[in-house]
This record gives sequence, C-alpha cells and structure tokens, in this order.
Amino acid sequence: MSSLARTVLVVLAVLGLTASLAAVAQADTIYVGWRSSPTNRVASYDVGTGATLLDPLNDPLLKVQTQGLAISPLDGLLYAILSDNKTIRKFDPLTGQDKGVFATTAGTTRPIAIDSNGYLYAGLGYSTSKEARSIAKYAPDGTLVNATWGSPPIIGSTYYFANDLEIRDGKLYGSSGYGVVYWDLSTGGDPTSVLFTNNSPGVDGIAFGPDGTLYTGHCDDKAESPNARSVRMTAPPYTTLGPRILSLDYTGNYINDVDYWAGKVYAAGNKYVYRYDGQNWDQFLTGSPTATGTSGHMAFMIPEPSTLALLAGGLLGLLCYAWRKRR
Ligand SMILES: [Ca+2]
Ligand SMILES: [Ca+2]
Repeated sequence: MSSLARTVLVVLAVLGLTASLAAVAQADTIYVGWRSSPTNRVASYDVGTGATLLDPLNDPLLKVQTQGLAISPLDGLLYAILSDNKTIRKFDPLTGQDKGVFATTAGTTRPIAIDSNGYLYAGLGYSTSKEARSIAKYAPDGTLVNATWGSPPIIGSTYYFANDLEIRDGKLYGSSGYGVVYWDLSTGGDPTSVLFTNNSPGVDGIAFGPDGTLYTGHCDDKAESPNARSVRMTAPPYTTLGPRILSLDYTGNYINDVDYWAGKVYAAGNKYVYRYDGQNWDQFLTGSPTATGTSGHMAFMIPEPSTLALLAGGLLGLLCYAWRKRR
C-alpha cells in the first residue's frame, strides 16, 4: 500500500471515530416547553434515555411559556415563540445559541408548524375576529406570504383558534374547540375542510401515527371529573372521537401537545411528559418541580443526514484500514 493510500485510510479512520462520537452526542432529541411559573423554559432531552441535555436551552431568551416549538426540515434549527407571544425566534438546537428573529406575527401566536420546504404556519389567536384566528403563512426567509392563509373554523358566530398544528401527507391539520380541521398545503383555504367536529371535549394536542391513527389531548372534559384530562385514540375515517387511552386529574393537567415519534406517543401534561408505547404509559420526563403550571409544546429532532453520511464513510474507512493492516 502506498503511503498516500495509508494516509487517506488513517484520515478516514479518524473521521469515523469523530463522526461516531458526534452521532452518539446527537441522539434523537425532544424539546419541551415547560410552563411552570417562575421556571418557564425550554429544555432538551435524549429521547432514548430521557437524560437532560440542556435545561434551559437558552437562558436569556427561552425562559418562556411557549406554545410553539418546531424543528425546520429545511435548516434544522429550532423555532420558538417567545414570551411576547408574537416573536418567532430561531435557535441552534444543539447549543441553544440564538440565531435571530424569524418573524413577528400580528398578535398572540399559539402553535407553529414548518413544512419540508421551510414554510412556517402560525396559528393566530389574538382576538375574536376571523382574521385574528387565521393561519398565517411565512416563507423560509421570514417574509409573510399570507396573513389569512387558512381560515379558522366557525360554530355560530365563534371563530376557533388552533391549539396545535401537524403536517401530514401534504395537509396541515389544526385542532381546536371546534374539533379537527385541515388545509391542503398547496392551497390553504377558506372554508377549512373538516376532519370531525367535537367541541365537548374540545381538542388540544394532536398527533398522527404512521397508520393514520389520530391521538388527541383534551383539557375541558370537566363534566367527567375527576379524570377529566384525557388522551384519546381515533382511527380513520375519524367519524367520531375515539376512546380514552389516558386519563389524568382535572387539576392543572392540560394536554396542549401530543406528538408521535419513532413508535411512541408523547403527551405534555402538568408535571410530566407522558409516553405511550402502544400498551402502557410512563412518566417519561419531569420538568416542573413547582407543579403549578402546565407543560407546553414539544418538538423532536434526529441527527442530521450529513452526520450520518460522514459516520458511514468513516466506518468504511475504519474497516478498510483494519483490512489493510491484516494483510
Ligand atoms: Ca402535536
Ligand atoms: Ca409538537
């Protein structure tokens, strides 16, 4: 073997080791917006072990009661709504470093969602008018595309604001006291399309499993106290709301977000983020020791594809090096 080839293999081997370590450091990560005054904050955890990675993620800027957290599929950054409920700011998800303001909305913004092209959808809810409860759409550079891209659903004269937003198969789904509605990502629209109507209990957090199963979190089941807060499971075609799979005390437990990630369902409750493996729930994360508030929204991140490619290349280098040494 020439010295050049040997040098190349050694470099590949070192890259392999480095990338392996980087990949270990970049396990799937869950970001949780804990809402428990005075310890409002966004924190990150290893999805596999539950180990705390950064708490808080960003001390000066993310000590907030955020209702909106999303990882952009385009730039890999964490987008969060700040304490004024209008400013959407970007952060490096690994370090918490501030990456600047993305956009400032017209008023109180609740959930956000980002599609695969980097367009951001913000669920507004700052007054009672139709415009103030629309879904606003922003371009990847933060430019407002359409302040009323998606209309809110209406019952009687009440417009419902979105509690949670999820993107699936080219559609944006929104939950509210109305039920669950959706808009085609390519068009938006007015009126909205209705998946189902259910305002008692209203729908807060939503998530879809890969088979289309819908998981919904509910806050306002008070008539069914004491186990008034629930997560329910509804199968297609979603004609009626499905049965409860988790019941929690009424006091303090709001389930503002439900997310599905790698085969498990996550529900943001009061003291805990609950996790469901299809059989049982466990209290996966606890982050609100004062337990006076409620947990907010969650977002998930996987290692970047470039890191995985580097890892694969590096491992190949290691194998080649070992093979050459044996000969
Ligand atoms: Ca969700
Ligand atoms: Ca979420």
